[in-house]
Amino acid sequence: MGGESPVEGIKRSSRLLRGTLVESLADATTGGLREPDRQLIKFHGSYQQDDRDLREERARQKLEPAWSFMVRTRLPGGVCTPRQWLALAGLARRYGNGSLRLTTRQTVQLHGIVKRDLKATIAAMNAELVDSIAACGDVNRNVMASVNPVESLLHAQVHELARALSEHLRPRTRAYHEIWLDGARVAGTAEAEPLYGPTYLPRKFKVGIVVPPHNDIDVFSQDVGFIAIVEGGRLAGFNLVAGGGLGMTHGESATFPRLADLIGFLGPERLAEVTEAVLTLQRDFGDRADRKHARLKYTIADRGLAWFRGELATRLGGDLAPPRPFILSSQGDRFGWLRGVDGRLHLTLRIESGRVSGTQLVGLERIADIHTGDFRFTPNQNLVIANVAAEAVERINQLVAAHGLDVALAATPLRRDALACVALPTCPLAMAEAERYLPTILARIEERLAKYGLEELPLSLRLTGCPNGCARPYLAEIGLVGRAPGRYVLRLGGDASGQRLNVVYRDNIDETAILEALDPLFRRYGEQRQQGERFGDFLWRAGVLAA
Ligand code: SRM
Ligand code: SF4
Repeated sequence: MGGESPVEGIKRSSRLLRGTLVESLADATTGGLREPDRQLIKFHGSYQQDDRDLREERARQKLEPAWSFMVRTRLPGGVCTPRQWLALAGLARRYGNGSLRLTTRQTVQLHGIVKRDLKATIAAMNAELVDSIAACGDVNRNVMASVNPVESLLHAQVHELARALSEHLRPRTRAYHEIWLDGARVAGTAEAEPLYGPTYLPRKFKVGIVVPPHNDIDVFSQDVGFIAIVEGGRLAGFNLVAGGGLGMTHGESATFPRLADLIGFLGPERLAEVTEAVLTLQRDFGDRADRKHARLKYTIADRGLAWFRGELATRLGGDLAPPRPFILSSQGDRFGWLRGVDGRLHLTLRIESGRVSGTQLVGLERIADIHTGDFRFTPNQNLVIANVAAEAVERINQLVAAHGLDVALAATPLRRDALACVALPTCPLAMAEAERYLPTILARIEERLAKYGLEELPLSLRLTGCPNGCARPYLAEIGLVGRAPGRYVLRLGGDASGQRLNVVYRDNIDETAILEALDPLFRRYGEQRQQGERFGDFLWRAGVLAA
């Protein structure tokens, strides 16, 4: 496709992300924003959405859609203080829909904020040092880092690197401060985006750091992933992987999920330099005409890995060293209490679909009242109460039990590890239910597993309302990807460590057909599996799936 996508023009003429956001926000005749500002507000960490449950009824009544805004925070490595958590919970009650949503990139989203409250919400977040700049938009997104409470010393080091990287790649425009924080325009100084330039990146850009053996961040799904290499108990450096990405469009074979390629090894001091080199490479060569083809994965797939390596070497002034050996053996979280190597205690709680509301929200606020460590959000939408003082353990256990925060810990492995994206009613792109449907489909699948005595075996299932893949369904043993209301693509065969994509097993089927497809496979798995063999691996060995 030639030319340039319309979003490029919006970015270019936005005066570094200002557009007419101030005017759009002040316009009391509508709950929405002007069209270009809907694009620009993403870079500030917010999306305009409407309540899709009300869409038809409002249209019948000739009313505009029930516009509201989602705000996504920027929390590198998914860490916040109890005080910040209290502030976010308070804002969710005061301005949002009363829930906080932990995301698959370790951030927190607030939903349902109406336009007139948006500025107060973002300002109040910032007052607690939680911002939302670059949480969305064509820039580097929230930098992920393994939540690894056991390797606590390494976790602290990697988290600090993720934070520094997020700062390094943050847009430099003052627009965010001006619009949301009443920051004054700095007169006379020529403002610039040294890294991004006036049109930023062709598309979103995602970076994550994993600490083996737990591939909780699904490192091969990142545009740029770093695999920590630990030698002699110390962080020796990182293997770089590049060109991962999951979004695709049904029926368009030019779009596809892709695993990142293993590129080379670098010392920890080169993290920012190497990330910047890949980012600017993508800035310069990424497709700015077709947004469905604009991620780094397509730049690499089209031009070839040899080209990518050559271009990267030119920017870095030489090749990276060969990658070092590593083992990634799992994707999920480890629940319950764990003691870190430094002796500190950490409690990982299961939060289904990352949605915290009602009694659970209250429980976590009461815990935040007394907790002196931090809160960590996992890439699996769960929550770690980290660095707990020994004397607080008993009280935290009481609060957890009293507020039902431990219920999901006793669930089947399937239920504990399952992910679902937000989907309806807020996501404008949802074709089918996800978060709201997860409990139902899990119960039905649990019944089938129990029939063959498999309910206590680990099994990963990820559900999304459309093929964009926000819950990384292409890396699960069972992936369900929304196609239409009540209909999904059933994908099978992920390896449970995030290193193999699953494949389409049945397309466009309803719940009955999903269960009918899975039932005989569970039976065979029950009869023929080898010791310790995962369902995803069994399907390939048994010849159910073929390359
Ligand atoms: Fe996502 C768009 C939710 C992680 C791939 N994603 C959206 C939007 C903003 C819909 C929109 O564009 O209007 C969704 C908002 C729903 C809502 O109502 O809140 C949305 N994505 C999410 C979250 C909240 C899912 C969740 O259940 O936790 C995750 C927020 C992450 C964060 O905190 O930054 C989320 N999205 C992901 C991931 C997983 C990841 O990054 O590890 C992916 C797949 C990896 C990738 O990017 O390839 C992902 N989201 C997409 C895409 C497809 C991008 C593509 O290259 O094709 C879209 C659509 C788009 O960008 O046009 C999208
Ligand atoms: Fe929305 Fe699709 Fe992402 Fe689910 S996968 S949150 S339906 S964009």
